[in-house]
Amino acid sequence: MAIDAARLETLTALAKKALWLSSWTIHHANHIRPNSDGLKVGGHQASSASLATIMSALYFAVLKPEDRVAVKPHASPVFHAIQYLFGRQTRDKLENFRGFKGAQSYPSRTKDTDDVDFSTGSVGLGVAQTLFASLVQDYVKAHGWLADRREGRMIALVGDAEMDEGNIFEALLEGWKHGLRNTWWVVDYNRQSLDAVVREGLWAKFETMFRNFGWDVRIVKYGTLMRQAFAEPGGEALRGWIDNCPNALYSALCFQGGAAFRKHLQDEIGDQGEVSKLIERRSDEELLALMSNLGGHDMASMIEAFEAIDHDCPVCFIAYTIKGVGLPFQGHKDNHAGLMTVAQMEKWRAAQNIRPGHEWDKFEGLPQDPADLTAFLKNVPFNQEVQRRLSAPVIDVPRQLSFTPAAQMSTQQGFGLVLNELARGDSELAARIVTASPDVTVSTNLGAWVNRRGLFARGETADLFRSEKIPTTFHWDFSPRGQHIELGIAEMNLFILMSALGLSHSINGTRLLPVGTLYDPFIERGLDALNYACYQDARFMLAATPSGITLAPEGGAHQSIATPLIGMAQDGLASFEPAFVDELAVIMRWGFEHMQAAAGEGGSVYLRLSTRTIEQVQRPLAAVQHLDITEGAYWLRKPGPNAEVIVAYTGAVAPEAIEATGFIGESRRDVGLLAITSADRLHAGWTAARKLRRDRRPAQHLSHIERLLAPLPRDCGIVTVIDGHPATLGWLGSVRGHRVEALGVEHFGQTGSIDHLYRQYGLDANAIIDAAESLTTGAPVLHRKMAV
Ligand SMILES: Cc1ncc(C[n+]2csc(CCOP(=O)(O)OP(=O)(O)O)c2C)c(N)n1
Ligand SMILES: [Mg+2]
Repeated sequence: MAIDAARLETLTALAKKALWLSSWTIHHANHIRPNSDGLKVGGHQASSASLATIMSALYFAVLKPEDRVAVKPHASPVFHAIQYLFGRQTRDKLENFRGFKGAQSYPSRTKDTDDVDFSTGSVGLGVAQTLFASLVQDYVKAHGWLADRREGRMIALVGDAEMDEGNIFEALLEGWKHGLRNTWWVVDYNRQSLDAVVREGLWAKFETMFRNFGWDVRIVKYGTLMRQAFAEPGGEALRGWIDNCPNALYSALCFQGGAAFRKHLQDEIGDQGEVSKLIERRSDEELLALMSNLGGHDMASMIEAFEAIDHDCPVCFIAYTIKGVGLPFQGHKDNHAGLMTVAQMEKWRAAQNIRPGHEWDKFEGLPQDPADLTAFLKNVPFNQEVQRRLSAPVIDVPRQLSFTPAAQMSTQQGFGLVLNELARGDSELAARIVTASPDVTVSTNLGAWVNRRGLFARGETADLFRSEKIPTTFHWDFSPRGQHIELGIAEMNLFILMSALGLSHSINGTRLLPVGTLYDPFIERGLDALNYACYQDARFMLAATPSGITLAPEGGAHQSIATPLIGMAQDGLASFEPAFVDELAVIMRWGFEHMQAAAGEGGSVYLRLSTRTIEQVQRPLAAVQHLDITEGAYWLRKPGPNAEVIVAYTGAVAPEAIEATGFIGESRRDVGLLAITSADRLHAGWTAARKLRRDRRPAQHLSHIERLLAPLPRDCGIVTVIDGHPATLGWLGSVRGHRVEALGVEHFGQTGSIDHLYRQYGLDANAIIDAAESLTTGAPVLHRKMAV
């Protein structure tokens, strides 16, 4: 249906204004209110311009409040400009674009104040986020929690070079498996990346690929001016030339202008009567306007394309655009970081009838009556008074999570037992847990949970092995009530799914408590997506198992060394590595609360677990110990007043630490054994306490680790041991100035039994004893562990 002419004019004017404001925002930050150090902050005028019309079509006409958008990182200025026109962004934030507390360089859910749905920045991730957000919406709906809220479309504005990111392809396949709906990806097909012009014919690859995954593909190539010209005599020849023009040449001609287009057209089409006349009828300026009138810059074409969609299948729009359209460097292959000069801006300002000093006026220079434009914006469907940032009540977490104890257990097994116990009950907590795993559900001990709670799919599918009465341990039944989302082997997808599930309280108004499992080394495979999920404050729990060289015979390739450091360094992620299952249960309980705490207080949780079966400590845990465990450490054996050395251990090496402490205690005084359940929490507490002391002198706030180490004599040594990089615990010596011998793993890759590997890498009891000796004086420790 043709769009009403007045509406079209208004929308076109607003798109023009969005382009102006986005460019002005960047210009202002660079030339008018520059950084105190005078350095240019950049801002990507070209990349923003590319999407100004498409985004205006969406926000001012097509979107409904329930729709959610991931905006290509470098289109952040257009996004902020549009929000400014809606009255949801302040001029001050725009003036301070890319500055401290100003509008963010890339749209940020947590740092921007103008209603960003999904953060972007690391290309590819925001795109996949929309796909998983749609699957999560389906999950919420299938479980009856969407209530009276309408389903939204999940929309990504994608750069064409962004499509190179592998995680997009991984997500596409997963989307297909889960019957993806309500997802639109709009590819800004400007045929430019950061460095240069992209390969010819990419659109054809995109088209077949998306169709292959069951997507509807809409190519929006020509704008209205072009289509009108094609209908003129000779128009077909012009169209043929455009279709055959190489990307680089088209970009170069857009940069050079109308005269250059004319010359090429004349040279290449030759004197062909009608088409020559078609070209001659237009001035250079008109010719450039015609040739730059690609679909993505034509309001009518974009609205038509969007409004033509009458189904909920996923759609990929490939919208042809020119990078930097309308700006002096349009189409230039080096324009990615290009900034307009002051003189260029002046010229452009004057051409748009914007008076000096009125650059921020919303409707300055537009022919429409400001009152009409104000009324129009007020009536835009997306701009209705609807709370888009939702919230959901906190789900109660019982005081204790139980499990069936055994004398010997691994933490991985314990994790499965705790979830199994939850699955058996009917708590609200259990109802809100959603598990997911990239094809390691069974091998990470989620089997019992899945057997009870089932797999999620929009349709029912029974486990054929079960219906055929073939004995099988695991029930693989899918239903809309299921609570486990089984993924293919792509850790990126796991983390982006965690990101989508972990934002459900804010996006869907429904609290979900996602728990993802994977092998610890593969955290590194999906690390950027994990970082992304944390960056936008999604809340989830990861169980990473097996880990370290403790996974021994599984093979050297899978041994993880760096993950404890990742866990410590990752903002928004509290990481734990318990040794015993009772500790794990306490941590998981705390974790489910931490996942629901307010912004700035809560976060996600990483449990580094092990398959090593170890002797469990038989004890009831007092409440105060619960606190110690979640704060990061407690004395398993308290040091005496004259302690010469203590052993501080983390995780699966507990038996070695316990054994060594026993041996050392025979010839050294008052030896203590410190169980560290979270180097991350300990370190964070220590940093925070130091800051508090600095800020509020003379307040004497002590952190947990400072209190624990306080009784140690000044010359007491500390041996630390972890199946991971030794730097994880090496810092303990700095807390109160004790000498440290930090044991851990710095090289890996060897298959073997745990005993062999611990000896090889220096994590066994004897290595701990050697380290203790090196920190103390006196006779050698009498007894040692027998060699294996
Ligand atoms: C994971 C990642 N790698 C590299 C970058 C740096 N980078 C930012 S934009 C860009 C090129 C984007 O090109 P395209 O997606 O076509 O967007 P356009 O600028 O053309 O609009 C690159 C390489 C990034 N942001 N994220
Ligand atoms: Mg591009």
